[in-house]
Amino acid sequence: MLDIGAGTPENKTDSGPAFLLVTPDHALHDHRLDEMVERVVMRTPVYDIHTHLYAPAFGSLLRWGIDDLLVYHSLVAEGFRHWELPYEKFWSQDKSTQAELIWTSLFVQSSPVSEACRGVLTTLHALGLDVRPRDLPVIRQWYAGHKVEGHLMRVMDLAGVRTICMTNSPFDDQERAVWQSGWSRDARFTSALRIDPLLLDWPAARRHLAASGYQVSEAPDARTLGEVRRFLSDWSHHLRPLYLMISLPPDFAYPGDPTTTRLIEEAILPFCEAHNLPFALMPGVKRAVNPALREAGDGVGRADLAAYERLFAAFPRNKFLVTALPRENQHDLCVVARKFRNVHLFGCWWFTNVPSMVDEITRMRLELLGLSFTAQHSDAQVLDQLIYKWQHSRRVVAGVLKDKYRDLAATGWQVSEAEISRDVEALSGGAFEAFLLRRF
Ligand code: HDL
Ligand code: ZN
Repeated sequence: MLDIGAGTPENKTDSGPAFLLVTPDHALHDHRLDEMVERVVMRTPVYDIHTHLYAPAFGSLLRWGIDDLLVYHSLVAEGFRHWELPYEKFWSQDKSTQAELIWTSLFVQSSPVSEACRGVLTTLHALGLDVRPRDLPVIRQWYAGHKVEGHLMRVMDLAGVRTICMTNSPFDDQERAVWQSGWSRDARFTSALRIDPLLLDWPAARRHLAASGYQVSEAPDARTLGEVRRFLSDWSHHLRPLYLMISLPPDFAYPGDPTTTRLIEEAILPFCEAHNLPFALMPGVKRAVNPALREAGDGVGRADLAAYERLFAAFPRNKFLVTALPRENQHDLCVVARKFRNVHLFGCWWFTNVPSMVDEITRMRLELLGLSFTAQHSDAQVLDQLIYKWQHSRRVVAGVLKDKYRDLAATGWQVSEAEISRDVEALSGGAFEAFLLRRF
């Protein structure tokens, strides 16, 4: 259909109207360009490099289905904003009762406009369910007819996800049992070694390592640091991780307290460098701001990125993946990434994974970093969330890329569909995979 282009006076003919049904060349070109970008973004499979999903071999650790979707901690937090219900009264209910309470409050009695609510509906719609009746029992019945393996294939296909990176913690009893009993690896799932307690709760981590047979003492002496490296080596042997990962509080300091600093400098980073593994850092999490909300009770606080600059500068041969939780840190983080080639930014994490923030952050990163970052990760806790987290993100990223390629077109620069595919593949996990191979 021809656009009604805003004609200009010189377009006016004696007999014709002031505004003609005319499409100037550039508008046609822009339209074709937009279509190309949309097509490429929608068809390019993504590498989801940070999730809380598990291969089916991990049993109940892999959460899926409508009730798990509804009791997702974001929806629990939003639900409590509607209730006078005592926190413990909610937690004492079984999962299906909790799900019904959330469905009633956030979907039936109030329009589900929040990103987490909208996401549930995007997912159900993509699965072919009619959400208009608002009939939770019918939705449950649909899920009852499906098994996890078939659902996994369906969800990955609908979400356009080619590979899922898990978050694997040796400190999680249920998960550790699966790794120690052994499971036949599923190529769709890769692994990241999550080590938060090592730096955030060294006394507890030390007790755990000691109970697991590592000769570690409270003070980080040479033997202890060697045993921490052995712990990392043993678990890397189990997991074959793509990277090590930790989330950090707003007040994380480097150099900081002597124990944390020595664990970083003489255990974690030497191990990572020796195995060419990035250390993924996630600044700005305030854990248990409201403990009564349990997993839903974490908050955010602006991080001091100067600590990270010092870390990146002190370890130029180490690689770092970074995604920050505070909106206020996003621009600073882009500038830090411009200064350090051993830093790779990824995703719009957690509270920033909402359309307005994904747009702002992706635009900022493209303008400051070009294509040398990973646009998104899902952080999915429930398998079905892959559908909405990737549908919503693709829509926003496509919009930003259209603007950027139009900016190029305005200079006369023409991008081909193959070049757009190359660029989108980079943003969708290709740049991450290239970063994994790099050595500095
Ligand atoms: O620490 C993390 O990796 C976070 O992503 C938490 O899992 C958080 O609870 C979350 O699910 N964010 O989306
Ligand atoms: Zn996460």
